[in-house]
Amino acid sequence: MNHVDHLVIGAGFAGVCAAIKLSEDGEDNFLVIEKDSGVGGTWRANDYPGAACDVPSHLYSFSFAPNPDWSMAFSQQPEIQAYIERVAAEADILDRFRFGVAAQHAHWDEEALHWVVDLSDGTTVTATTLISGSGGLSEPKLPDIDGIDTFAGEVFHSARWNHDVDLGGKRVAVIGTGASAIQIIPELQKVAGHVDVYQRTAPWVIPRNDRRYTGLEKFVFRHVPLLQRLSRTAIYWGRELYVPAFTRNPKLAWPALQLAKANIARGIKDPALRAKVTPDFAIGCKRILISNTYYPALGSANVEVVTDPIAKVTGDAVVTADGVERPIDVLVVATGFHTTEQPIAEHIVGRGGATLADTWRTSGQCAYKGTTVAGFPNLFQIVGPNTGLGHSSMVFMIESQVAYVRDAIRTMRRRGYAAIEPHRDVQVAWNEDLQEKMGPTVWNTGGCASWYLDEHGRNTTLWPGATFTFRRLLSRFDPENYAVVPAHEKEEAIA
Ligand code: N01
Repeated sequence: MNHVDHLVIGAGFAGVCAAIKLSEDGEDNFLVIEKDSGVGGTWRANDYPGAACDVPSHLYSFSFAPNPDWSMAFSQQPEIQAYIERVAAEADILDRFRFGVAAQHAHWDEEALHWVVDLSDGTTVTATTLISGSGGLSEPKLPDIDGIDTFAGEVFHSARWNHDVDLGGKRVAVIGTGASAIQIIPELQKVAGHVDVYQRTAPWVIPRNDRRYTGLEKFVFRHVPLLQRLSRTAIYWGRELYVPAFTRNPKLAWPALQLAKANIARGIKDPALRAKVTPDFAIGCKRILISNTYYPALGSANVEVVTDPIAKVTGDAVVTADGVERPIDVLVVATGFHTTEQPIAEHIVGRGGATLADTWRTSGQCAYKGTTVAGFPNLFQIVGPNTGLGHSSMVFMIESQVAYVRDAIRTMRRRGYAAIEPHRDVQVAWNEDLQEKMGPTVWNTGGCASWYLDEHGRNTTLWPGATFTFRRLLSRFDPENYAVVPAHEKEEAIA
């Protein structure tokens, strides 16, 4: 059986970052497995028309790999995908990546003190540490709508776009009005014959202050890196200004609310349609979306916004609860992802034979510092529970977590630890404190249902504070909060 020191699952921003940093530390005996055919993760999967980032490019990139050539303030998907590919290639790590291979089952071997991971290509790998970068938004959530399987036309999820389908002149229905849908709909409106938008909950959408970087700016960024760093820092602090409004006092979001209302007024002339798309919950409760083209698209002659609930789908139409049948050729489901019950949790088995999913069944998903879990030695989750953001760059959170994992691995080497896992009471205290901070946030009190909350109404996805606080808390691995197994005990056990 093949053994590696570190097995990394996923080759998105998290997996690529982990691989680069392991390599920098001389931890060269690692393997990255990725179910898709190349690096990119969510940015490879989400290549639907209009896919773009809603966090500014200079912040939504690795701090150690600045890109002076970003063409726009907010990048389009192809440019982000090209960036990850370039950074991974230049780091000279891709020889340790295996594409088209998924982790099917991983269990902790309590005798050998390592992970045993069965892969989809039929092989098994053992690994001292298991670093999961499998992504918080990677498993499409399909709507459970009566009759949807009987639809005879093309149906696909936003993250599984079927580029072979020619949408020109077609009648298309889009279910959902989240971040993905509001990017897709303006593109569909341009080419489709007719678009029905099935809106269950209207989102708040503020203008997208996008612009093209000039040649001079790119030249300056390339030749005066300090200026690029300053620009990134300014963007970073601008985004952090949202934090008090999200976490302490939603009234502080008043300026964003005015921007959102003005965006509706500017984009839509019809008062009835304006009313239909105006949300009834506090801004920030769901992710604040950005677009200049969404509302004008909704007001176009070939688009209808439908708010009556969907009753069923037939062979060639969507039928709403009021009995109206709207015939379509193509159905796009932009219905989001499994976020609070990560499917990978079913396949990771820790000490004592419990899966992560079993462990989280009653408590909801939780980890220590969003990264490690009692009962699951040497498992590190990048973008784990409560590490998501509503306002800033996940790349910042990923780098913070990878720094923690690196320090953990260094500490294990230095002190001769074969296995580490957080003390259960430490993990419980971390999460009690976190949930207390979550209490007054707009995500919990703003009057909306969102993918941030689990079935019990607990917010197990977002970080309830400033991102610099998260970085500080993860700046050093804290062995005092961990149960450790010294390496000599492992050797004795095996002998
Ligand atoms: O998914 P969502 P998404 N019948 O869950 C509706 C990131 N992202 O793919 O609000 C009818 O937000 C659902 O309705 P409701 C970003 O973090 C980032 O759009 O639940 N409707 C909602 O309107 C984002 O938050 C970028 O009532 C149904 C929609 O489908 C996350 O990905 C770009 C339904 C789902 O919205 C997810 O966004 C894109 C049903 N049965 C995405 N089920 C960036 O730019 C669900 N809906 C970085």
